[in-house]
Amino acid sequence: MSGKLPSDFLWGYATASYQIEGSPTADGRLPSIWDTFSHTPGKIKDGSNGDVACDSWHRWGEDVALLKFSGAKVYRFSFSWSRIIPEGGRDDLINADAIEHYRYFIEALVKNGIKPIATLYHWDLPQTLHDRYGGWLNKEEIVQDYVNYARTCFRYFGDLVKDWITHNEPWCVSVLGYGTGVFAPGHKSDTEHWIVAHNLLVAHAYAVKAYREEFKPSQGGQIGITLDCSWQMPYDNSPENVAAAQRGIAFKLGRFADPIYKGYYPAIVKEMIGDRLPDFTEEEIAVVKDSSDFFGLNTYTTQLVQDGGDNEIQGNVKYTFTRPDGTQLGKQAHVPWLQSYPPGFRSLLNYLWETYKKPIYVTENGFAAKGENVLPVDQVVKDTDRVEYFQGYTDALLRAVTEDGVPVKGYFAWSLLDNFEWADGYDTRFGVTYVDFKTQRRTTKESYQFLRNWFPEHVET
Ligand code: GBH
Repeated sequence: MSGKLPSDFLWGYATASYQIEGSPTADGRLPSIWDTFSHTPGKIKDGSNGDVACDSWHRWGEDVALLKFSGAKVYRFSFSWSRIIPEGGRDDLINADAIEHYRYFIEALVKNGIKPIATLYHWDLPQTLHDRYGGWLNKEEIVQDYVNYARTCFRYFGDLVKDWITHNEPWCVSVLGYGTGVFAPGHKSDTEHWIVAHNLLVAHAYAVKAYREEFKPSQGGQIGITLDCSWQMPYDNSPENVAAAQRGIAFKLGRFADPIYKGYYPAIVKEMIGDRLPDFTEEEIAVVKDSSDFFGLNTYTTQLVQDGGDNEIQGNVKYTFTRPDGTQLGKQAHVPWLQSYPPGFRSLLNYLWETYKKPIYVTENGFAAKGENVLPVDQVVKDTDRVEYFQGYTDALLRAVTEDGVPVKGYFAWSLLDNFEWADGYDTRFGVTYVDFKTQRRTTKESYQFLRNWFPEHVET
């Protein structure tokens, strides 16, 4: 193997508050839209919810120990807005108990040599804000409330946290939450999700402005956003399918990344969506442009793209994992949307660097091995498919950095623990650690050992 990753390369794990914390009413927390959604019959595959999850609100010490023993340099977690400001709004009370609790936890990370990277919004909007004025649909209100929440976090945690992510995957928040309705708050509409996506961008940008102007000078950190994207590979060399792959990327990624890194929406998206795509005011776009210090990327798979279909949300393209010759692109995961294809990861990293010229943090990457929902623990921990996935993806990462010169600064495996996998409930497991949800016993899988060995071998000392 050619070279190594640079000595300051950060690797570790990612999680999110609603997926691991549990304790929905502890220390003054009020419901988020995911509490409401998961308690609505029919929304979650196994009828479950995040009431207990990994019980990390109590067992965070075990999580820190798992991280420490794994050798991880960084941990990406998210704050629960409805813990910090239970009702969410700018005139609502700040919850000192939650702040104290999070500070203990972050201090434990720092003491153990693990760098905390905090996501402000990983999908759990305070229910009160949704009820009060429509949540993400109401730009005037939500931008001010989100910026107030962000400021609160910078103020109370910014001495310890130097790396901030404003939003996790605005595509999922908008399209799945307000377009197809498979995620909270479960709206189905072909207009709302464009508005929400726009408001997420504006809220992100004003939070970044507040950080840069009011906190960065004394705290000295960095701030950016995490977007999700699969590599989109034309199904074949036909001009229609090559164009379809470009359209697919514009609808999935460009409509967030282009305003942020270039200052305008992709032309093809404007053309197809017309008036339903809200325009930025001059002041807004000036704030949105250059509002991310890095490119935060969540990526799991590669999709083969064909022209056609009338699914406007994805730019009228069709996705498949079956090649023209009938073979599958890669190893199938437990979930239908994921197959392993490491070369696509390398292509995506190259594409992002060429297109946006920002250092990249891979803020999530991982695999749900088949059958972990039913197999006994001694078999689940032999997670060969996940190990093979990480072998392939870490090798692709190494080549992208050492052979192609892409400046990837960090890599976060999803996830430290099996956890509440949103609409799949506990049926889908992404953890490198098995969680027995009846006893909360944690058992590391072989993939945990794989990453624990791989990074020290491939990072310069
Ligand atoms: C990430 O989303 C999330 O950030 C994380 O919380 C989650 O646990 C992890 O992935 C694993 O899923 O698009 O209608 O077919 C990745 C993007 C969005 C991909 C939802 C799968 C399934 C529903 N994911 N999508 S749909």
